[in-house]
Amino acid sequence: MKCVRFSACLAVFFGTVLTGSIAGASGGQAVELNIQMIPGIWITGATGAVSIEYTTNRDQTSGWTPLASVLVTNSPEFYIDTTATNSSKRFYRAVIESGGNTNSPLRMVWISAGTFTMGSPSTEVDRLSGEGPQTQVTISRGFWMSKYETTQEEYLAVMDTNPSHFNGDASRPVDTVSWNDATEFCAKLTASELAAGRLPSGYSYRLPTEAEWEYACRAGTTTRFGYGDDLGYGELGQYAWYSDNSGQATHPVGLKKPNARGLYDMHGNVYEWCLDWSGPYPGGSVTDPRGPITNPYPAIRGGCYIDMDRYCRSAFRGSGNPAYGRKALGFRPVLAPE
Ligand SMILES: [Ca+2]
Repeated sequence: MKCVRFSACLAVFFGTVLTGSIAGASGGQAVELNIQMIPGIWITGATGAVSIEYTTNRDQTSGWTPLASVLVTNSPEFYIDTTATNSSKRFYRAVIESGGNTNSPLRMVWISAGTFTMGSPSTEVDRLSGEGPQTQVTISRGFWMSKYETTQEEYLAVMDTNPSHFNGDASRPVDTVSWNDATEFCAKLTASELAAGRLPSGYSYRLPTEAEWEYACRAGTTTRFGYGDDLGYGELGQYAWYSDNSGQATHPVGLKKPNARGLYDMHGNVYEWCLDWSGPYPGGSVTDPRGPITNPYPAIRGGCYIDMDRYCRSAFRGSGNPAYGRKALGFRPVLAPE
């Protein structure tokens, strides 16, 4: 590990309001200072994947607690600690990720709350009817999402088994997992991370809702893909493993370009299970939607290695029997407030 910024690890006294008086320039009139410091750290001198850690005791060198993984695109960049409480006093450091521990919450990126348009417009090329009506969706609370599809290595560490058809390289996404398997993985990971003291208070691992998945995939775009419209599908191969370039197999996660949020393989490689059941969009405006329970199957998203280009679009939807895992089906968890 290489510490990007350690020596000046910012001491933060979150919630501490410093109130005092100073003499004014004239007349000696008292002027009140009211300062609220924001918990977090300036990350300087590095771009790329960086782990943010904190401690409450600077003298205890082994007492650093992982907070989050962030993709630093500009330097300097300020990371805000959203988990700090009013009474806590934290010191922060930023560490370049080694990538060694794949079963780590550090492999997640923060997805801020916001509003987006779910579904595709009727004018979108190669659109399917189930992608509408377009619906304004507000995601009211931010969450962490795994940068990568869950790998076979990660799955094996938590579940003590690897059901994948494409085995032999544990950095490939796990496949042939049912929705039931994926939700059990999330529950077990939550329990183990809780026991290790690495979970932010009130957070747990789970699958993303279909709305959260599309929100994360679009990364602020309204185009067919998270990187643009790509009407001729000429750029898709830079971002996705799909029928034209996959060799009819999955590939290790993270080899293609990420989207603007730092998420890899949102288009292609394996399909990804969502938490909720697939159903018609309501139209209008909704907040934190969950699919209906009238449809028998949960949603799956993103297209996969054997899919044609058009089925890798951000708005494309599928669903699958929750008890049945296929070799094109995987998942990626989110770490979200309960
Ligand atoms: Ca995928």
